[in-house]
Amino acid sequence: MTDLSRFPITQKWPAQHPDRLQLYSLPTPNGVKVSIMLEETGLAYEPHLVSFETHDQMSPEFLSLNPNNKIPAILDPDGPGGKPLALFESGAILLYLADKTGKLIPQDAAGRYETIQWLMFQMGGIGPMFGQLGFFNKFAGKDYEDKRPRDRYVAESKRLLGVLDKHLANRAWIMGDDYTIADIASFPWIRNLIGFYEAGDLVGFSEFKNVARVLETFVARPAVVKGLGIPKRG
Ligand SMILES: N[C@@H](CCC(=O)N[C@@H](CS)C(=O)NCC(=O)O)C(=O)O
Repeated sequence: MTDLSRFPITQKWPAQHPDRLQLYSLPTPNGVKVSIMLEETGLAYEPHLVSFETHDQMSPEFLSLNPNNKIPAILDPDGPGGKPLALFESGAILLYLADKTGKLIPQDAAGRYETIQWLMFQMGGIGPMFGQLGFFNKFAGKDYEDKRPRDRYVAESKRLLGVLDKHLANRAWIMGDDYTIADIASFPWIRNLIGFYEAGDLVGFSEFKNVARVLETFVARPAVVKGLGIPKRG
């Protein structure tokens, strides 16, 4: 049986099945990228809830795996060379799981780089900009009298949605006919922007018909429906 005891994170979140991939997460837009990917690929995994209510992400055990105190993170007992691999950053995890399984990323070099390009577009654009918009629209930032910070993120989010909408015209998914990790990275954030962040009207979401069409197909996938609820909140 695999021994994961040298990883301090397993002291706070013991592995019942140390031979399975260990997921440390919460069902946020970044967290569900990985649970959806795991559901889509069919890899065996064991989810562990990292609760923000109890600041679990700041615990020494969590920081031993991710010094950046953010979910999601994984510990794969069967990493490269058969050795355990610990990883954080959802984009890196998606790419790792796609390479490990040979799924959800094109196998030709050009298609692979194009997928990574759109993955980076999400990681460097959609995620950070939508996240700031959420802060200024729904959370502490909504009480600021000066609306210029909010409006800056509204404008940038609209611009990014416009880029994606144009790209999706006549395409089923970001990479055309192939559903990939670029979709898994992006659509949980779009769902969150118009759902939990309540920013649909602010960004004029009804203009982005192609984004809305693909989002609808995405959220109907059985693996997405399942992944959106993993790990179960306590
Ligand atoms: N770039 C990181 C961002 C992860 C991230 O922002 N996670 C948030 C939840 S969606 C988090 O863990 N926040 C906890 C904190 O900042 O203390 C990734 O994609 O993995």
